[in-house]
This record gives sequence, C-alpha cells and structure tokens, in this order.
Amino acid sequence: MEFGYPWWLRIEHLVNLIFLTFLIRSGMEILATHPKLYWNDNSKPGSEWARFTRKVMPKDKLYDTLDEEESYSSIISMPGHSELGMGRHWHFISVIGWILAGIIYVVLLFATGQYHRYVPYSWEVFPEAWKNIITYLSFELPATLPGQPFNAIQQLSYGAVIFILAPFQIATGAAQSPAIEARFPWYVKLWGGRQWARSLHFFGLLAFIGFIIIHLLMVIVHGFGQETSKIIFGNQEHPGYATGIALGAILALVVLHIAATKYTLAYPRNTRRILGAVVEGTRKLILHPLKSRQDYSESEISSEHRVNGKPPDTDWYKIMAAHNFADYKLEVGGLVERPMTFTLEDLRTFPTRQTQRVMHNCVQGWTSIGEWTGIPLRQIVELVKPLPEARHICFLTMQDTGRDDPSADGEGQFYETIDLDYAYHPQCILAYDMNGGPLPIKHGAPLRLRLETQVGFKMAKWIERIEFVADFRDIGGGLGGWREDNVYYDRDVGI
Ligand SMILES: Nc1nc2c(c(=O)[nH]1)N[C@H]1C(S)=C(S)[C@@H](COP(=O)(O)O)O[C@H]1N2
Ligand SMILES: [Mo]
Repeated sequence: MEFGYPWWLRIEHLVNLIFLTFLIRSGMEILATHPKLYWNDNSKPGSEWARFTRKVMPKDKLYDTLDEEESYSSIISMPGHSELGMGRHWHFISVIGWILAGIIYVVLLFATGQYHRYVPYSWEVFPEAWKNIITYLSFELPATLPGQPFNAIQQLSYGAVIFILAPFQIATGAAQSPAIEARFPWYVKLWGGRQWARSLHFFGLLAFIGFIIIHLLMVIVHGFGQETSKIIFGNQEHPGYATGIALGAILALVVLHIAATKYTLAYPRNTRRILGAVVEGTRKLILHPLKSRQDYSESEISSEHRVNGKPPDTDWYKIMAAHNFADYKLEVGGLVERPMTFTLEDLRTFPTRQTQRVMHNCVQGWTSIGEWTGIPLRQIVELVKPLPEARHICFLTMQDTGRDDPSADGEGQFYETIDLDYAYHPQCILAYDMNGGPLPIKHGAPLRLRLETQVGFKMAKWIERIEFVADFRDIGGGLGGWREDNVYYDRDVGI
C-alpha cells in the first residue's frame, strides 16, 4: 500500500479548512450569547464554572438572559456583534457541509485502503509516539514510520482528530438539540446532561484550536515548502511554488471570512434566506417529526428557572395581574370555523389538563427544568376547527418589546408562529401553571406556550391572541416571528 497524497485527500484538506474555520468562529458567536458554562442543567446564576464576560448582574431587580449577552468582535466570532441568528446559520450550514465532506472522506479512506495512514498497524505506535515527542522536545525531527507518510505521533494525532474529535463534536452538538433531547432524553443524559454536552463541546473547540496551532507549527518546523508541496501537489518536489500557493490560499481564506462577515452584517435577511433554505430544510426533514417525551422527576426541577424577556409594562396588564387575571381573555381566531374567546377560568376548568416536567432550552444555550400545567393546544385547535387553508398558528402577545424590553434588539409586538401540526405534538400545551402554582409574571402569566421540541423563543409568553393563518409572510417583518424578524433566528428551531 502506497500512502501518498491522493487528489481527493488534498481537496478534502482544503474543504475541511474552510468549514472548520467557519465552525469555530460561528461557535464563538453562539457562546457569546450566553457566555457562561455549567456542569448543571439548571444554569443557576452563579453556578457557572467558566464565564467569558465581565458583566455583573443586579441582585435587587429582575434581569433576563438578554442583559447577560456579550458582543464579541468579528475577529473572533462570526459575524460578531451579538448576531446570534446569523452565527447559528453559519454554524449549521458549515456543519452540514463539514459532515457531508467528512462522510465522503471517510468512505474514500476505507474504500482506497488509505485509512491505515491514520489507523496504526500495531500498538507499538504508542511508545513510538512518546519517543517522537521527546525527539521534538530536543529540537530534532523524528523519523517517519516505515512505509508511512507520517511519524507515530502525527499518525496518532491525525487519527484522533478524524476518528475521535470530529465525531465527538458532532455527538455533543447533537446532544444540544432540543428536538433530540425531547425525544431521546437518555441520549443527553449519556453525556452527563445538556450543559455537560455544551461544556464538552467547548472542550472540543479548544482541542480543535490547539490542534490547528500545533499542526501549523509542525508544518513550519518540518519545512513549510516541503510540507505544503505534499498537500498541494501530492509530493514534496515543488516547495517554492507550494509556499506561494499556500500563503495565497491562507490569504484567500482570510478574505473569504472577511467578505462573508461583512456581507452577513450588511444583508442579514439575504444571508438568512440563502443559508436558511438549506439549513431549515435539512433540520425540518430530520427533526420536525420528533415528539417530546420528557419526564423529569420532581427533584430535578430547577430552584430558579431562568428568564428571557420582560413583562408587559402597562397599567392595564398590571391591574389585570393584581386581580389574578380574572379579566383576562384569550381570543382565538383567523382561519377557523368557530372563533372563540376563553377566560382564564375557562381554560383552567377544561377537563384535559396536562402536566409536564421538562427541560427548557433557550436558543442562547442555557437550560432550566420546570413543571408546566396547561391545556393541550390540540384541544383548542379541535374546538375552533381550522379551515383547510390554515397552515400556521400565530401567537400574539401583550408584550411590546420597544416599550417593555430595552435590552431586546427591536421593537413592536412580540409574536411567534409555528406550523399547525406542532399543535398535535404530545407535549405542546398552553400553560397557566408552573411548578405547582399559578404561572409567575416573569414566566408569562397568565398564559404561555410550551412546545418542548423547539428552543425557548418559540414559546411566546403573555399570550393575548391566537390566530390561524395560511401564510406568515404578511405578519410583522414576515419571517415568522419577532425574533426571526429582528435577530434573524431560524423559524423552525429543533436545534
Ligand atoms: N412575549 C415573549 N415571549 C417570550 C420571550 C420574550 O422575550 N417575549 N422570550 C422567549 C425566550 S428567548 C425564551 S428562552 C423563553 C424563556 O422563558 P422563561 O422566561 O419562562 O424561562 O421565553 C420565550 N418567550
Ligand atoms: Mo431564549
């Protein structure tokens, strides 16, 4: 077996470099939105083991996780400036590309027998690798393995990155998807929980960054021209050309990142439309059918459930709250046979009550576990009877973000839309109780949505009206929800 540098391997190296650098930068953007890491699923304030922010939150007044968000520079995050929606789009488009390229690569490795360049023939490679490290540390270059393109430590490092680190990042990434967690809670527990998965994913990021630095350093130590010649031409015969091309390629990569970042910041709606077409299609296909089957125990309930969003700041809302929402009315209308109005009492006395103890996943990355009681949304759907053309459900809230939430990046009435069939998911309810008591104001009193296969921002709080619609493009900014319109999140968010 001749372990050369076949053309597909060289192309793969380049493709990998592009996706990986985008994954790293967009990953930093996602981290910035909640720059704290935990070993517990409550994400209790103060319990983080790492924080990447200097912000200190007030102890005496209500703050939410939007206040804690950081804005990183575009140099380290993609696109930078706390654009989580854009960061997510880039992360997911890159991960789709990266996984596809990775599958092709691994298949080719095995189909051609080239995998032995990374998979050692014998255990001897371990002591040998140790010797290599000592050799490097004494500023000498170790010999390659007999008949192999690499020395032992190179073989082991590359093998570990391809067969351990990359799958590890995919697995810990998947463990952060609310849809996967909702359907297969055991899978997330396998990783020690959702916040463990998030922390481990961060270690994976560090490992990749560490690998890239050492890898680059080694290319230089072994001879930049000679090494880049192998990965560009497949042999070490053209060090001069290779040096030029490699430096040019690095420059092109930097230019690509700058161009993509600038375009993203200047045209977020276009970026969302282009990347979203692929990302949302893929995600809907894989995750949409998953149904939540969570059931946490009472003892797992978080003592302090985190909060996102600020309550309606109007006299009318406050007076209603002071009267325990006796005057509250939920209107349900739009494309239905029978528009209806419900008081809170109507909803509470409905015979089909449902309670679920579930993990809440905010798009920002934090989680909390809570118990929610309410009426299954499908009950309401069955009562009002949507017309055949109704395809989505729109939740309109009493919150005006410009008025109520200065930390939100936008204005106007908060609303969200979901696909009609989500109403039939088993853990989709309109909740009026939380943790055994009435729903607190900060968590959406008197009524909020709970749809456990999606991330938190879909679960509108302080709902005042539910509308069945054929199309969401003529509502608000037209992207399917307030967060979509203002911070360009995806509309279907199973991840
Ligand atoms: N009306 C309204 N609903 C909202 C929000 C908001 O800002 N306004 N934030 C959403 C987000 S991003 C999350 S994570 C959850 C948070 O729910 P909690 O505060 O009960 O934890 O509410 C969602 N519903
Ligand atoms: Mo959120």
